[in-house]
Amino acid sequence: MQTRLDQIRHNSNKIEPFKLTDIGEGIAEVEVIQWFVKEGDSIDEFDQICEVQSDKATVEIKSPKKGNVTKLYYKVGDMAKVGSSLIDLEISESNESEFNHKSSDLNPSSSKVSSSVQLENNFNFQNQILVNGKFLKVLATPSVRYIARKNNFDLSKIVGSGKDGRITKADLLNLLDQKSPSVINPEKIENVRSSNGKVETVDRVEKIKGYNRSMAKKMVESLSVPHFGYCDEINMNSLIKLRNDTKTYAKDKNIKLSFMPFIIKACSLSLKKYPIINSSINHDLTEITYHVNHNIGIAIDTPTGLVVPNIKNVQNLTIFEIASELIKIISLAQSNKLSHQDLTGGTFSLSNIGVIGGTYAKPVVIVPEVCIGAIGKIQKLPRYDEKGNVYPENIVQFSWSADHRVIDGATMANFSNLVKLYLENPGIMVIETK
Ligand code: CAO
Repeated sequence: MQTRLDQIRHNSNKIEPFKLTDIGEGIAEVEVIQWFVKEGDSIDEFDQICEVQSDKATVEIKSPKKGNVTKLYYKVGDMAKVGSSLIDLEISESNESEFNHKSSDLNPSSSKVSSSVQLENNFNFQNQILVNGKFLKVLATPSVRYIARKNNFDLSKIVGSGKDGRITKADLLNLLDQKSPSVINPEKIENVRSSNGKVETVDRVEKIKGYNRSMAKKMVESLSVPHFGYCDEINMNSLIKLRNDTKTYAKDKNIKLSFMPFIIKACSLSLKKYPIINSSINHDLTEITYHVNHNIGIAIDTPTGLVVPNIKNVQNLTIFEIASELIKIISLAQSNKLSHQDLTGGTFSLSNIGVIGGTYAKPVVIVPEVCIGAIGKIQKLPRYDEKGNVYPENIVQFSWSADHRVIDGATMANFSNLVKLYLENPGIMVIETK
């Protein structure tokens, strides 16, 4: 007995492959999560075909045309390459001629028509429009998109009269003829205002680039690390005084002396006593490397995103030399000129988020490092003396995150106590510094 699929295979209708579009963001393949159709099914234009997932999103793919499914190219769980065929669709001659008629009406060059049709077999996932606070995909048939493209018309600026705002051919032709009775004017669509004050009516899609791209990748890697968090407060009275006392001297030598060089030095001295905090472990968790050099990474907020260059060999530098190195990497970071050398080989990191604000943080270890410290905002806060009298203190909170596969809570607390000792008694730090 002839099955429906056999009938499809034996008739003379045209079979067209339906391809997976370029989704952007450098995504080369997606996983097929589920099929909504099977071979032999008849489907309409815009019927769901399947759901696919990239590392960024899950997307439902809809049919560009009415037809019969003759082949599924992938099984659930397969990785589908961008540009490869997802299904074959048998298009009945009447559907096809209607489709071609619409397209060829508008373009005498048949080769151009077919490449355009092929393009429209793909979907633009990013083409969305905001209506009443909801983001909707721009819904339009391939031929409507084709007319729009030929007329340089941005479909995302209008909402059509069809179901769910679908833009019909009449909508577009009326608009192009300046009749536009059924089309909603873009001005009437609820607007969103972008950070630069411009009114935006559609989502803006940007590539994740530069420092932000590295941050995205690094943080995913860091997710594999079981984090241990530890926080404590540090009294900054003495350090503030020392900094004030040495500020003019430093300025005369063209050095801007912030709190960071002192904090970096205090950490380096503490790393000497707790070298495991300046270590890294191999992938199969069989070896720990204790690093001789203290290459201390500093999180820097730049116009193009977060970046963490490191100051090399801090164990050999004076506070003054650290200050000079810090100024150098901040300047390189702000002008996007950090070298590969500046950005690699870090062994421990610090993030002074307190410059911006906040008390506590939950910093993320930058693998293969095993510890990072975040510094909160230095604040004048009330504290009690031994007699129970309230008096003001300059307090800062430090939040440590450590790789718990290597560092236990006691080691972290001991390290933190030592950093606290140095910063609360900078004289000791001076004595110990080479
Ligand atoms: N609390 C309060 N004030 C602080 C402070 C703190 N924790 N740290 C610095 N300040 C003050 C400084 O004293 C300075 O004021 P004065 O010149 O009046 O004394 C002012 O803030 C500016 O400091 P600075 O620019 O000299 O800062 P710095 O050297 O201490 O830090 C840097 C430099 C690069 C660490 C910092 O600018 C930065 O980018 N921090 C953000 C880091 C970040 O984004 N972390 C998040 C990572 S996770 O996403």
